[in-house]
Amino acid sequence: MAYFEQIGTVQYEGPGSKNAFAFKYYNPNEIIAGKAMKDHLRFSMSWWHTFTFRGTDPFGDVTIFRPWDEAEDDIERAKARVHAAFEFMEKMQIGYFCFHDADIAPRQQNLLETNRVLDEIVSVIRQEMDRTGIRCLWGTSNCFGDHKFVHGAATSPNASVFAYTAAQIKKAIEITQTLGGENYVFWGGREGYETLLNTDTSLELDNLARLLQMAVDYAKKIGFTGQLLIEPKPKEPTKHQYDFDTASVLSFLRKYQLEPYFKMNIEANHATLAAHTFQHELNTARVNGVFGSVDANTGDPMLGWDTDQFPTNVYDTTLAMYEVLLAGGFTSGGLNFDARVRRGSFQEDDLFLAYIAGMDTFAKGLRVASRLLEDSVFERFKAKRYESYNEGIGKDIVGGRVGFSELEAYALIHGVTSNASGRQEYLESLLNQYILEG
Ligand code: XLS
Ligand code: NI
Ligand code: NI
Repeated sequence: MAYFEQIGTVQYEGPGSKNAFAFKYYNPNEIIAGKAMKDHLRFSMSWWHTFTFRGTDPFGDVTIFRPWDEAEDDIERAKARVHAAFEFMEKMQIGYFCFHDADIAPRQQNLLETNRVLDEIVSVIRQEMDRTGIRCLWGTSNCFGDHKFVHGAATSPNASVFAYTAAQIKKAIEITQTLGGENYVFWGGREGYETLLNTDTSLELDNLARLLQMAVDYAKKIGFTGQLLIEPKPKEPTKHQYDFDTASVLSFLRKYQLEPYFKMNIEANHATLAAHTFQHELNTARVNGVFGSVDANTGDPMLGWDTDQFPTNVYDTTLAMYEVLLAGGFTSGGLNFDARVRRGSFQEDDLFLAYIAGMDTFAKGLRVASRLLEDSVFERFKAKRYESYNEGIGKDIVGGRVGFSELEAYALIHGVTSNASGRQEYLESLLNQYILEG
């Protein structure tokens, strides 16, 4: 059964096209900087936002009624979603998907039954993957939705919840392996706190590290070779999430000697919520050698929560792709649209229009970023800005050959040479020129 009969495969028609159901900038096989666009961008569909989100918000009910949700039986519904999802990805030319255990199969009475149903759905997904060649970018576990996670999962004060979390993640890693997942993501759902009046942060953080170490050990034991990723987020659902931003996750990983096993999954709007830019988070991950993957979405600058909108700001995607290219591009990671249509965009074809908007915005960003790098626009400026470290006393500083006494002797004799302008406005106008001219 086809769910999107009216819509054919979305093709590249170029910037002049007026066809809403065509790509204007994303041309999957076009080579940019030595690589096909599809291999640079590695677009991925989020199962939860695309196939299970029904438009609810804290003030309102379902606004989205999908044909694949019509079956009475929840297992049949889960299977219908698999077929709809693969038809959608094929028509969108999307090569990857990401999922939580709870998105693909409905939770049952107990763990054993839930796992049995998961296996049943996973085998349907596996068949569709074999038929289409579409792959799994990452899997993860929803350890935040169910009421048992009210006080957290690995950071719950209740040890039996810790145990259940471990069991649930064990299964989620197994099914991710069965689906050939290239990464496994840990987003700290309710790992955080509401008030310090009832919270032992020291034990909670130790326990979070214990759970991650167990995951590392288990992945190794079963031969899961996917990259483990942590997705930072500063707040929501808890007031203070432990995995606040890349820098705090790094200091946590370093404290518990876990750094070698994890990289970052950077989400654009989580960066904004932490009062950082998307580019800042990507840059912090890159310079610390932990750049992994990206959750591509955007927030609303007026709203202080995770609105998960499709990205349409070319400045943001240009600067993001600039960092991705500087990091050497994606290896196991990709651009996962952790984004959902607005609850008012409830038609099925809105899903296509939303993904086209997001994919074209990143494709355009890639095009601009690769030209900026090709022309060394900022790189040349930066090289010149720091050139005092290439010779003389600067070279001795970075070479570790001088200490306070030598530097005092130098300062007494030479004083300080004049500073050069940072030229910020000029650089911003150059960026505009590159974005607007082609
Ligand atoms: C929530 C997160 C979540 C993760 C996967 O804000 O973005 O969707 O990506 O659990
Ligand atoms: Ni996310
Ligand atoms: Ni998010």
